[in-house]
Amino acid sequence: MHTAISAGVGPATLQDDKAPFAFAIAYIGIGANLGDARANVLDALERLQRQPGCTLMTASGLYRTAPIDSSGDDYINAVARIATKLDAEALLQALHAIEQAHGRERPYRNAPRTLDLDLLLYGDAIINSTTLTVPHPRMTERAFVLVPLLEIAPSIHIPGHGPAAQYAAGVADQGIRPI
Ligand code: A4P
Ligand code: MG
Repeated sequence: MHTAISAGVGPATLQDDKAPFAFAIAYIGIGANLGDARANVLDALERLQRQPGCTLMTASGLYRTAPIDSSGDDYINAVARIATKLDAEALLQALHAIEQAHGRERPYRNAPRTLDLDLLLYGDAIINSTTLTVPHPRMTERAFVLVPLLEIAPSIHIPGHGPAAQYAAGVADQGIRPI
């Protein structure tokens, strides 16, 4: 039986080993600027693929980006599109577990990090809970999110904000290049 798990995102089906199931399409922002940042981002993509309840559908290329509201080395950033059976809160917990597997520490907000996974979009859901804000509140202001997102989803709409592409010009001065 199909169960829609988020407003506007289902039902749709993928085949697993037993039966079709409902899923949501979610976009994950990936960033790192400590240690081997490139390896950390690539490993995050592999872990998303292995994550129970998630299927990695598309990954953007990797980008080298200048720190925004942050310090330290340049970041490596990417965006992934996944299909997931997890609800948004469970997906956030899974993202935190992947961050922890990379020894993520949180000494202060926007501190340099081995790995940061942000839930950018979860179908067309708008979520404002104590632990989760979706769409990610700063995604329209950041080239390190918008450029890889538009690479894999050029016509995507951000719920409550409209087409993502309309925000690209506003971040054109932020340093970002594909690697
Ligand atoms: N949280 C709420 N909503 C979300 C969401 N949609 N996705 C909560 C992920 N987490 C969400 O996040 C703090 C808390 O936000 C979490 O406990 C979660 O419950 P965090 O990852 O611990 O802290 P943070 O990353 O330092 O803060 P934040 O607000 O996520 O920062 P941003 O906006 O992610 O910015 N510059 C470049 N070039 N590249 C980067 O990747 N990243 C940042 C971090 C700053 N500058 C950067 C980059
Ligand atoms: Mg974060």
